Amino acid sequence: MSQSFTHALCRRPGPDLAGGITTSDLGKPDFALACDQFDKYVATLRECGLEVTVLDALESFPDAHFVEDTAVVTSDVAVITRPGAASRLGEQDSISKAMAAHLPLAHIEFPGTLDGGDVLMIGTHFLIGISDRTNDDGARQLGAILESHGNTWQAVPVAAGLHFKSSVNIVGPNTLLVTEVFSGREELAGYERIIVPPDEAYAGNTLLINGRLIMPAGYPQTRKMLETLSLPITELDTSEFRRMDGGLTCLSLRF
Ligand code: CIR
Repeated sequence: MSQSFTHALCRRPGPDLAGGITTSDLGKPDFALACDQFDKYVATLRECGLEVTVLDALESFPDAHFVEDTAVVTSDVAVITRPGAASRLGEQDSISKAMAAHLPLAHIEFPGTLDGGDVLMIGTHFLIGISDRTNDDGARQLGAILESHGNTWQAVPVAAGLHFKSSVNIVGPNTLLVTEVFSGREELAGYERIIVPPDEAYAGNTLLINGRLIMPAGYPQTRKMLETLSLPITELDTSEFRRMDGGLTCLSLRF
């Protein structure tokens, strides 16, 4: 199964988390509640059998707990990204140090930009979203690194949402959970697709880890559809991260 992991790397949110980038009009996040939601997230990853390393909050980087954007990790290599938002450039340095303990490193270099939230790993095939954060050069650099380790890749335009994985995620060996905007994309035609109802689009950001689905709490229609996969499901409240355009995949690197 493609989503089998032993480790995760996370970072605690800092008291300045409301200073991060957001397009949502959901109001400012509550720090104490965000910490509580983060702790439950880490506990759930541990219940999935992962050894979880939790880094301290990173001063001056209010989005740094969204670690997913700072690396793309495969079984062979950790590709340290060059985040596409100016205020996040620099977050990757401490992730690079932490990942060096686990895997050989490669790096996305200028003028490439790439956020890990745009990269979906499906076994040895990678879909790389071209978005406001990930440019063609960044995608090509990542693609070349992945190919050198025997993987394949394909670029996909991100026509809606912040990142590709805001809208498309793997929920079974050949099954994707997709929002309506992406449901007809030819790059996804070879997969079974479960289409998230438009009023539950945020639930498209669901995580499959070691045979368990972790989905955001409060999306009953999506839950019903996911139940057809006969996998255990855990719902987690991510309300405070949603206020900052983040969700379940963003809060960890899994490998
Ligand atoms: C940002 O705009 O960069 C953060 N506020 C949210 C990042 C979410 N990351 C992700 O979806 N992978």
